[in-house]
Amino acid sequence: MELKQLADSKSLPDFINSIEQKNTSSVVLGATYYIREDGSAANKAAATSCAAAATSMSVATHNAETFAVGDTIVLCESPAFTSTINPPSSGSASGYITYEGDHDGNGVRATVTNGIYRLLVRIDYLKIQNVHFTTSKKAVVFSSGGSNHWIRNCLFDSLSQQGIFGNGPDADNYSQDWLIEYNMFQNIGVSTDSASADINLSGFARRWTMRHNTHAGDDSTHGVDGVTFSNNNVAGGDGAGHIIEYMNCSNYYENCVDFKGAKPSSGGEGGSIVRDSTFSGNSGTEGLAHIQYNSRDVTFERVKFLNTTSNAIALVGKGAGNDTVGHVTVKGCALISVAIMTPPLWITILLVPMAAISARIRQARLASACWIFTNGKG
Ligand SMILES: [Ca+2]
Ligand SMILES: [Ca+2]
Repeated sequence: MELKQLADSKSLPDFINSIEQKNTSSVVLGATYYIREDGSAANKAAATSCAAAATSMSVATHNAETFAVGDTIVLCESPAFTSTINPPSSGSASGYITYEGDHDGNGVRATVTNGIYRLLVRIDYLKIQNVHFTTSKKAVVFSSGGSNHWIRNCLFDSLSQQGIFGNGPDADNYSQDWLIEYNMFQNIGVSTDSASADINLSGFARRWTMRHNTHAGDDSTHGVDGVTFSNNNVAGGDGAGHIIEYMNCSNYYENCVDFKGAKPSSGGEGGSIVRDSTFSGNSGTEGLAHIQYNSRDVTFERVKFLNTTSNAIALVGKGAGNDTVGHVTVKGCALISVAIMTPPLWITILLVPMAAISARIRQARLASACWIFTNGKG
């Protein structure tokens, strides 16, 4: 029953009681279990605290258990986890299964050096928070679809590949509706590996929201890209629906965001928005924002582009069949200390033969601080 109907049909005390019942019935409160790298508890029921190895379960024991909606699995602060944590169970729309790295709230987070992975099995509704990921190749990976993961307040530090990697295997199993917020990414990947972005949405991913994250590379040896969208096969017009907002990005070798698109005949990375963010400093040649292959329908709003020696935004056609980059809207953005290229001033079109540009990009317009490109294929 809608709240308005409830309010009309009941006295005030009954109405308040109804709301309380409505709230409590919608939240599933589960059990709390404890996991330690050196844990020796026989099963989850015996994993009752971080106080000793005997009262917490090992990673292997955890990986073989099942958990219920609303459960919390506490990652004990020490020793550091060197085993790979494989979450065995999904939450649901009624509640997450939570992986908590700082259960005592003292600011010291559990350290995970070999990642939280689930491959080849679809897992949904995990909440991963307050964990320090380091040393791993990849930190958080869900590769077989998976929806509604919520990753917050984690530190991703000194990884050799991706911080967060998600993809779906096919159009029936999108990796979708993730929320990634208030995390710090620093020194992720290597500059020679374009796949080693801080966050890599790589195949059938849609509707991810990334907000209030800080991304810092070191300009040369680490930090190739901040967020990379690649091969997500979103059909033209569908819209991938990704949102990036309040992203603080600095010192990447290449791009803060890279919409890599898909190869011909597949969809691009359309229908996404980047807003209220700051992109600063890169030493490569691609630009702070990179939009290529079939990517389209990307909007930049109120983004500051600072201190790049290449391009603020580069639109990159790749030749026949790969040239449908378009519908890129830029409004209210600020450009500061950017090397000015030949026209257009700060959106640069690369690798497309000049003679072909007019056929591929029919309209380029500057209206106050707003550029609009409309793709000729409409
Ligand atoms: Ca703690
Ligand atoms: Ca790139």
